[in-house]
Amino acid sequence: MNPLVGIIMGSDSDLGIMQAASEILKQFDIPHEVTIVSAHRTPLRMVDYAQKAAERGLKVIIAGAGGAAHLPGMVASITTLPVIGVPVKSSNSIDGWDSVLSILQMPNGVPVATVALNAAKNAGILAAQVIGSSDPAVAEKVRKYKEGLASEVNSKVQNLRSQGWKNEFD
Ligand code: RP5
Repeated sequence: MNPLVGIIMGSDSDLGIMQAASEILKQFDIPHEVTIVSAHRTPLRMVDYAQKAAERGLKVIIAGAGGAAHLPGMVASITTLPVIGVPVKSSNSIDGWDSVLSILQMPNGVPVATVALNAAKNAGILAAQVIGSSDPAVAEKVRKYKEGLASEVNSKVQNLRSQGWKNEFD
């Protein structure tokens, strides 16, 4: 099947973080592609990728970058597809805030849905939710995933209780 989600990143050094987006999309059986597109070092490739993304059938783009992380915002400026930005704490990041703010502080009119620092897994889940808004089978997979999260927490509640920690709530 043609990819529905494009996962792009500024460098192969981002892959260790960004592969979490691919792993969760695999879990949801969502076809996706992974490649490198650098805003600063391959600007024409970035424009080409963003211009062709919708016509190639992509529905969402996940873009990760570190340091002066312009890739998600620049891609969002070119395509009408939703762009999810993953700030990566990279070798050229001061402390990660540079990547976060570069991706987060977009001007009015050009939104990027920014996830937490290094949170590529959440980017994958958010992409699945976007796909799921028009695909009931994907929405059902996301619902089951979230049900799994709730039952993990419920087990922890029981564990705490069995260790003698009391609550008056339940
Ligand atoms: C950014 O610079 C990339 O997204 C990466 O996070 C960072 C470092 O890139 P490399 O020097 O490892 O290629 O553009």
